[in-house]
Amino acid sequence: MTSPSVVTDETLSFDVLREQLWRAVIACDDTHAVALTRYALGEPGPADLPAAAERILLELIAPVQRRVGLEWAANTLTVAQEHAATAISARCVTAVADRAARTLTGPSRGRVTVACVEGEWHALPARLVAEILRLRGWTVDYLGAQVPTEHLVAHLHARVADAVLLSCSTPPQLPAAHTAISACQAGGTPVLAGGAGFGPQGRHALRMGAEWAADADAAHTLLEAGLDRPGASAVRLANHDLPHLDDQEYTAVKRSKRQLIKQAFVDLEEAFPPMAAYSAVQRDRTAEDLDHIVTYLAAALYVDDAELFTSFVAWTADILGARGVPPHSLLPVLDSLLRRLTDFPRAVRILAAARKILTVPRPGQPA
Ligand code: B12
Repeated sequence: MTSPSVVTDETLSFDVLREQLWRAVIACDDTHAVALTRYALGEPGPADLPAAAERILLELIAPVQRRVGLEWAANTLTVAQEHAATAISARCVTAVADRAARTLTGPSRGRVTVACVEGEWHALPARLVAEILRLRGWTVDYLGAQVPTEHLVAHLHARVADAVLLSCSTPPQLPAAHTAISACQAGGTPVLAGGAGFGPQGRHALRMGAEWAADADAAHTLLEAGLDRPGASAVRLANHDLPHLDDQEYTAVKRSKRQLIKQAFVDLEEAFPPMAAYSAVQRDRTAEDLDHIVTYLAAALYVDDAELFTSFVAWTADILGARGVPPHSLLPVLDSLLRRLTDFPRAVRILAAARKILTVPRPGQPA
């Protein structure tokens, strides 16, 4: 084992340890990162181990992952470094979990299944929740990233759970999350949703008929209180929870996604002269950005939430700015979509709100 050479003091604070873990992670030094994690955990007795382990997960590993996101957004970390960092964080979680598993005994509080919704690749947030619930005495089936709904339902048939905990970190997965929520409930399993994708205070999860918890601690409290098993009324169509879907705007945008992206690309080329000099790679990236924009627009239409889209456009503007692309290059894209979607009042309202975000300076932005 590489000795954690930077660790010299028995009483190193968590702030120092976090900084050291960060450095190990961005240096792709997984051995050192795991050693630091073990060092931080120390040798607690069985009674203190769950709390100590939880602290490592939430106060060391999670903040490092969030910092990875910030540094990637600021273009100070490459995509490869971000991938490596996530793999190392997962190793650190395993180190903590394995250590705890040797000590944890006692009766199970019950069984839960933890899964990411279909299309959701952010596995680590769900993994942290799964490990914390295990530390607190729950038997957990952790299914990982991007679990197709039919396989999730099949799993619940085979292994009955007190609840299924669904994680969604990014809004494009909201339609799939809704399908999963209603399918699990229709099969009689209560659903507890979590993750940033469900919006502030989980507002989208609540409208989709799920319970919502901000974190593992809140989830534990709700599970302890007991979730009601859904009855026959749980079988329903999507527009029962979200009546605005009757206007078909979501379906229309989803169906015409390819044409919308193609047209936006053409319109952008015309309105944004620097694109003429773009390399093939830059053109591919631009097409990906346009794909994301239309995908987030569709998600905003699905839950009828303009803020979902405006915050994504603001985020994209910052990402582009950090990479030397002027954020105003997004305006021709929004205008292209506005022209193509003029018959869709909700889409027009959402796009107009996003246009405003780009034209009115935000707090902290130069005018
Ligand atoms: C690593 C990472 C990835 C990896 C994920 C790999 C993996 N195995 O997990 C990869 C490379 C696949 C990835 C892909 C993408 N990513 Co990413 N990613 C991240 C990053 C850096 C870390 C994620 C993480 O581990 N977070 C750590 C935990 C602790 O996060 P947490 O949300 O706070 O989790 C807690 C709570 O939410 C809650 N919780 C979560 N789930 C649940 C469930 C239940 C039931 C409960 C009760 C609670 C709960 O408890 C957790 C523990 O406390 C984040 C940055 C960030 N801030 O999270 C971006 C981030 C989430 N990604 C982002 C984006 C945009 C993407 C992509 C669209 C990028 C792209 N251009 O393709 C894709 C989307 C892929 C997809 N369809 O899922 C953005 C989202 C922005 C937005 N406005 O939507 C972020 C925020 C990056 C950023 N700085 O802007 N990503």
